[in-house]
Amino acid sequence: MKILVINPNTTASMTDKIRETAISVAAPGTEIVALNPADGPVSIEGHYDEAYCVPGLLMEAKKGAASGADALVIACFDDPGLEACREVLEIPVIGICEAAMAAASMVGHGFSVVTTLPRAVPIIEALSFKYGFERQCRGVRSAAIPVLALEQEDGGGAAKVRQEVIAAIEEDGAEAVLLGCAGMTDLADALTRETGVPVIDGVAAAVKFAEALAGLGVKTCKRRAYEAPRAKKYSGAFAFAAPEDKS
Ligand code: 5HY
Repeated sequence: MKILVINPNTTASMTDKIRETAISVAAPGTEIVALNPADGPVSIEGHYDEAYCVPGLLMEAKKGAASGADALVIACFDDPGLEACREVLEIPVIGICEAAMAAASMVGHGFSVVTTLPRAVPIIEALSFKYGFERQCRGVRSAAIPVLALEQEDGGGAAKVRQEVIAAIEEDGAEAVLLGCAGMTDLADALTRETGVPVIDGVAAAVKFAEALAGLGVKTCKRRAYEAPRAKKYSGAFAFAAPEDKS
């Protein structure tokens, strides 16, 4: 099977880290195609960045599905464009936040999340309610670092993430800790070993959920919530994206 993993920001070094994790956890026989759009924000920090990452994400998602992908992973912890991708695709679409929360809910009584900037905290809190995990979520913490600090060797980002992971376990009573940014994907294994608590990376979790759904032959239901967009004209610069009549 082939799984398409899209980093919706345009930072290639983060895409490389995401690709490395996805390949390392993929089952034999699973092909991983990991990429990022050419156009869009270099990092997604808040709602405005999130809005402008979605057009590029959708273009790559449609291309990937047309090239035979069996599932799509959106590798950004805001799960941007998740529902839009589910509308335009039939293959399963998994967001790394939803996947990480689902995995954490199966291995501990409560989980915390450690993300980057404070502005990401309410976004992730809202996702816990959206996905129905608010009862298990003990808290969302910020390491107070910009997303791209995780791309700098001496950025100090990893040390700040580690500090908050330990605090989540000791102060929140978290029995699992989610890494709330795809750029943290390379930190999970060492933090799990050090703390003895599952530190869950959404990229890895989403790839395995994608394999499971694709392996089951489960596709997105195209009635009601994720029905294909109705054919209509789009004006101006977005004319290319106008939904066509599929009937
Ligand atoms: C992410 N931003 O996973 C999110 C997380 C965040 O560019 N990739 C990003 O920190 O908001």
